Amino acid sequence: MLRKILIANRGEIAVRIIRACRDLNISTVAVYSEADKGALHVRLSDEAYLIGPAPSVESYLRIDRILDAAKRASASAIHPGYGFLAENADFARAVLNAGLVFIGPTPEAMELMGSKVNARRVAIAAGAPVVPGTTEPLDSYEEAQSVAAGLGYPVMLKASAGGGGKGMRFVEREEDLRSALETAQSEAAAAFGNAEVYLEKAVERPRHIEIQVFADTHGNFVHLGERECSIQRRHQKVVEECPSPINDASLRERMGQAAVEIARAANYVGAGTVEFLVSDVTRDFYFLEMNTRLQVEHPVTELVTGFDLVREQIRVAEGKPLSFTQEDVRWHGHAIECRVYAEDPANDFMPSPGRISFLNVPAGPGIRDDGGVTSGTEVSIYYDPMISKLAAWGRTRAEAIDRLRRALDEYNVDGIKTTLPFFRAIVRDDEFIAGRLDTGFIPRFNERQARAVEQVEETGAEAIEQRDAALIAAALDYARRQSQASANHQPGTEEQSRWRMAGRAALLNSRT
Ligand code: MV4
Repeated sequence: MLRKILIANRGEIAVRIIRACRDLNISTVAVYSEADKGALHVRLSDEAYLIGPAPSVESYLRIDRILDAAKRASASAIHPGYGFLAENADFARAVLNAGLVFIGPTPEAMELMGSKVNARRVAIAAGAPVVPGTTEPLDSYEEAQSVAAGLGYPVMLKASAGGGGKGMRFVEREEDLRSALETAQSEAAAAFGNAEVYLEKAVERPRHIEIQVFADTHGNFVHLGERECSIQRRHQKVVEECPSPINDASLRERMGQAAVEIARAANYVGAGTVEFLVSDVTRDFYFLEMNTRLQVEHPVTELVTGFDLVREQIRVAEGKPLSFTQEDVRWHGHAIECRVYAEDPANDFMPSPGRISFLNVPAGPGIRDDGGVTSGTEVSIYYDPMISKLAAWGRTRAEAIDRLRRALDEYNVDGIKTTLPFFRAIVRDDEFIAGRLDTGFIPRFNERQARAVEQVEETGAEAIEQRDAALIAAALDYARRQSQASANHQPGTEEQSRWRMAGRAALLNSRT
């Protein structure tokens, strides 16, 4: 049994892990930087250690200081969360060498899947479908040229040490290949200290659908179904849901089987995610990469399956078998999560650091908010600006959207800009409501939004009909009540909201 767990992370994921430990009566040790004195994860932990200045290279990435804190606290295990050191095999090895339990896979599995060309070989050995392409890094332009010609354009160049779209290049025609190869290699070298790149055929209008897998040290492998993550902005996930709107039982079964076989071939232990591209047209799926960590979007899987994935990770780290078998896994209803960021959607999603002067987090039927901030928190420039994950569960996708819309309207953050207005528009978007979520969703959504603004502007004062007037009056009244609702409301807060009434739509930009 693990007595005391150190959480080598901050923000909402540190809070999430502390909650699971509390449920299990396990003591918690937080670490924090000088920028995080008084942070929520520090307040909620049983004890906390300062590990350095604000920049993460001097604090949350300092293996020596984290191990020192673990020693001082007599912790028995370390949970890395996601980001920071979570997929660093050297860190996992250092934790094990210090005689502590690492709550995650083995360093060997992390290294194996960390190299994307190796991961493709593992997937092939497991009998899973992979995107046609190379299973060795490219040695020369000539090799790239002949492989690409064999695959047929368009192709994708990807960094072997990358993942999540970093160091990736879409190559439309052979004329573009040489320069794309050079930039991909130099970007990969600069970003990962490894210039290796490989080629894949480009899958057109794909969906990103991933499978949650779990393995214990007794040879049990299960999958918890899929998450639909096709709504991305600059390779960052924005909205995630479970199940995928294009899911059916057969696709889930086939993808789940493939994911389990890949995990088995990698000798995997703990929570992992196998990413696939799924063609919206043919429903064919292809292995993309495997993430050897608990992912940001795990709550939608928890809401639909009822399992606590962090609790299960701790069980596995204790050497116990998983608390359920594949036959015990059932999917009930639908969950959708929005990643709420301290960014300004009206200004190209620029980070919006500053002090949160007032915070009202929604609750109520079917709503879960995984947050890491409070009223008074200073959102700093040093870390990822995600402040919370708002998730809604409903018996159907439509019910989940209704609840998410209500919760987003209720959510109130003053003092900084957030991406909440962006999500309020997404949950009212017809394509989103219809579940048309391929990877081109965000560009098309942005175009629709721009057109909606133009239409409102072109309409002009004379053209306002009675029902438009009623719509605008309702919107203005809502904006006024929103600002009055919070005592600490900052004058000058900008909100964008989309309104619909009796078949009329309007986009309101309000400043209060
Ligand atoms: C692709 C692809 C098309 N074909 N690979 C982007 C993130 C990284 N995990 C993989 N990505 C892609 N890989 C092939 N062979 C298209 C993307 C892609 C994408 C994938 C899922 C969701 C959004 C995306 C946006 C741009 C590109």
